[in-house]
Amino acid sequence: MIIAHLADIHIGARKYGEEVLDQDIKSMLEQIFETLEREHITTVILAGDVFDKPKPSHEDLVWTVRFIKKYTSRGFNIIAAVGDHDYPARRDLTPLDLIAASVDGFYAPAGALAFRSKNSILDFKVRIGNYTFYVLPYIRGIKQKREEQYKAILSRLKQVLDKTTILVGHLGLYGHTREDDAVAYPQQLPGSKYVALGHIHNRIIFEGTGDIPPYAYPGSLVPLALNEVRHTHPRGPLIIDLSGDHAEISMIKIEPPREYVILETELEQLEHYARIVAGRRAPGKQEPFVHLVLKITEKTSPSKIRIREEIARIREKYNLIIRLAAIQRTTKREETELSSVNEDPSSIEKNILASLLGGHTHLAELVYQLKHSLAREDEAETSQLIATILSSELRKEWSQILGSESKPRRQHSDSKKPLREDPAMRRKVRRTLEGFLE
Ligand SMILES: [Mn+2]
Repeated sequence: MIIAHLADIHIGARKYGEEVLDQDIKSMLEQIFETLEREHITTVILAGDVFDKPKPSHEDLVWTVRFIKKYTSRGFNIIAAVGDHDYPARRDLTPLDLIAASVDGFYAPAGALAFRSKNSILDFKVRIGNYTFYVLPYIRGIKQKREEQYKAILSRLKQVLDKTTILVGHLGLYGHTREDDAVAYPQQLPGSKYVALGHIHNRIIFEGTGDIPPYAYPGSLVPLALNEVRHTHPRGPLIIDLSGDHAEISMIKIEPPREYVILETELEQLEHYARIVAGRRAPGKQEPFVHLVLKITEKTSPSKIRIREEIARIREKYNLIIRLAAIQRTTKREETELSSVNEDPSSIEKNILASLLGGHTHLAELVYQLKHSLAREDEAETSQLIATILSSELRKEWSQILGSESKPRRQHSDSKKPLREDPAMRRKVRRTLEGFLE
């Protein structure tokens, strides 16, 4: 049996509000599935972040349902995992549940729908051919808790999974992503024939050793942000041949419809480079997508209007899509990351919270989690978060935020006491929190 593995598709992604990115994703999907059908590869794993948002537009949903039905009606089996982007903020089903409930041949065994009716991790599975695909539910929440939950799930699976099983999940592994984004070690992966992962947008392929099964991240289909332009891996599906003793991982390369480039330049030089990019355009390719990092020195500090007009002029003249990703102030050596405004919406919210909370990013993260666990009506997580927020470790942060340590004072005897045992302080914290949780 040969299967295809995709992840981090992000249907509906419109970075900088740019429609073409979503069009590119859809055109890549069309090319990929046409190719898979030609190659008679009809089992496809989508390892999370099928959609860019948990509530895709109806238009994107209709497009996706039509697309999936087109292929399932021709005998495809599609297995999807929920990713952080597919995961609803409030208690709700995921768009993948909706498709799984309405399209035969599309499976989301660990969607929220299944979550409510099944009670064991061993139930989140689907059997296709001679293989059983176990799909890990996406776990959200505070990092430490997530790690514990993944640890428990993976060690439970380790006892039962074997070479007739494929594990599917959307999570970051240590060694492949930032420390704060990782929740498990490769050594914790159960001994399945192949582990189909998603979450990391770069391509990572691990062939497997005695202790660790083969695993891979296919990477995103097109660069979804400036930093992903630097990922130069081939785009398209990974192809896993399961017929031998070991899973053989190969790939089908699919050409994106356009080139994506980063231009780091001063405004005066933009036209020069834009001409080069436009001249490099390969026949049959659409207009290149330029992420512009504009360098500004104190001497040549153009106004916002001037920048906008110049970009519009060059965009028109050379038939390029140019988007201002960031402004780099080269003399001050400070970067204004405009791009972050367009990044993950949660990071914007966290940054706002952090600035309201006197720059205490750890606390901001906790308050952010609290807000969302309240919205989900997750009582267990909410009370755990409140306990952490009111613990003695965060006393100093709260004192600074509430201004009670604005002037130096002698060491208070109960400074080691958790905040929840300090009624006056607790009331103040509560009032402050209520402001954020609106
Ligand atoms: Mn993703």
